[in-house]
Amino acid sequence: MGVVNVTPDSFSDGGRYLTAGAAVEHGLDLVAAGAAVLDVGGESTRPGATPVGVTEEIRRVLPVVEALAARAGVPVSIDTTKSEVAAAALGAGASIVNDVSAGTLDARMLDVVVEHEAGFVAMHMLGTPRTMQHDPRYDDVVRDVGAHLRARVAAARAAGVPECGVMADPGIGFGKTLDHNVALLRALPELAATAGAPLVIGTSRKSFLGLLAGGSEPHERDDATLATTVWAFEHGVAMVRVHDVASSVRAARLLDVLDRATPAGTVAA
Ligand code: HH2
Repeated sequence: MGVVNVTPDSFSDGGRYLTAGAAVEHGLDLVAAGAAVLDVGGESTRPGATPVGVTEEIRRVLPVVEALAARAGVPVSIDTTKSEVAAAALGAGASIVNDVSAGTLDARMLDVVVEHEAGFVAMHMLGTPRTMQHDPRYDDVVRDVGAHLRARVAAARAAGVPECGVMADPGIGFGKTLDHNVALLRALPELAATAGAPLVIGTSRKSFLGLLAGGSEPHERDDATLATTVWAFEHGVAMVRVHDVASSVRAARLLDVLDRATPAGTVAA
């Protein structure tokens, strides 16, 4: 899943693709690099980010979603917590809603997803982006996040999203300390089993990677991001949400070859 941020303030690429034209070109480049899904967002969710109103969020994302849905040749997802933004984007050709609140911030969200027969990514977040990094605490982070994902996946299915239309995401960095993020990454198979849905994860360029592996600036964290991609695919994750699509796609291709090779090293076509 390639990230297309149409925002002035996203933590790693804010302001780079703020015009619709630049965002669309970027999305097409990500598809050329191998992205299977494009995730378009018009509001930063970085810790402490200023909320964006519905009208402004729709103004940012709509032309980008419309153009990419027509031209990209891969499904387009809309990264939003607002049902009105989701409805506008789905009406313009998006087919997945990626909601970092898993439908908890807007009571209409799941109905909109069902009305448009869209897919749904349910992510775990503790609190809201404004407050989530203020001393987040859990009894047991793996158990608590797993239980929340299971409940939100069940809510999506109960609302009418088909079984194959839901994915779950532990929400790396969303109300999590460094230790919480590491614990979740170590428990990916368990989280997938508890959630009862395929997992997506988004580690791309996040600050915990800088703390663990070096890289004070977001763009210096692509190598560490790639390591988490390999870790994720080796631990049962179905999709990674990344800014640098090309490196993750190359790694996924190599893992696939190694998985399919015979003991003698022959790779079936
Ligand atoms: N992370 C971000 C945004 N959306 N969605 C899912 N499902 N999982 C994630 O981990 C996730 C997400 C934050 O990254 P980014 O979009 O690059 O930054 P910003 O929120 O500042 O725009």
